[in-house]
Amino acid sequence: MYAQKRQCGKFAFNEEVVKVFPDMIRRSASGYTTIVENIGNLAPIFAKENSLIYDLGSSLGAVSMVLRSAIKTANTSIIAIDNSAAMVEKSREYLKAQEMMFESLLPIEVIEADITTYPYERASLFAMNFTLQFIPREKRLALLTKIADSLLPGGALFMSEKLRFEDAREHEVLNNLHMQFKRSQGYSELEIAQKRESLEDVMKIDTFEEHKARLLKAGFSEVYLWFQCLNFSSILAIK
Ligand code: GEK
Repeated sequence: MYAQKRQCGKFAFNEEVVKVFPDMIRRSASGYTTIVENIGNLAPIFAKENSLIYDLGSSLGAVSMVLRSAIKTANTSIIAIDNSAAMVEKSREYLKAQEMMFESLLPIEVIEADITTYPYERASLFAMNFTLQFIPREKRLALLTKIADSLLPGGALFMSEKLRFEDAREHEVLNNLHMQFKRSQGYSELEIAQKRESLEDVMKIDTFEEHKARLLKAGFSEVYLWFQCLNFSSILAIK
């Protein structure tokens, strides 16, 4: 969708983006497939009976799908939340299709809502895969505090984010490597430039140190970088 020269508006998760989303995120977020797969592999140790599991900024449900097939805990269900109507509608179709192909999946509800104002209930696990970077910086601490407050002791948040680096040279090198990754996935210079321009105002990235400090302030007691591929990362925060 960024292949032709066009007037680049502000990026939005609309129907046009939904059509290309699975392909786009795999080809632009280095390590995305490994992160999603491993959230499914690792999350079951945190899931507890009689508690909820939340997928925040669920898009087309990739994380929800791995969670609902990996977790076998009794009396748990998943709530997937996204504020894009187009994403919510399409993800409901994908999740139905998954139900027709596989048995013993956790029940799931997809809700169209803003994750910053949603009233969370008792949960053992949250996944927020590449979503916090779209939340205004001034709302991030309050959101993470709400998440920590609704987690049971020992509960966890898997949070993936594109990273910024304090050291200018490290930032430059890892960004250049990421651009090369995108070229290797078949993106042209024009596509890379146009997507960057359209994302500039909506996506604000932090350093791992900023994330860690904010998560600790929000009420988590342990914060680990469990995965990094170039400037894409995934963090585990335990209450
Ligand atoms: C995946 N987790 O495939 N409330 C709810 N949803 C929001 C909000 C908000 N305030 N702001 C943005 N979103 C997914 C990928 S994509 C990441 C997540 C990306 C939603 C937005 O509509 C979009 O679906 C998602 O967050 C971010 O693992 O596109 O780089």
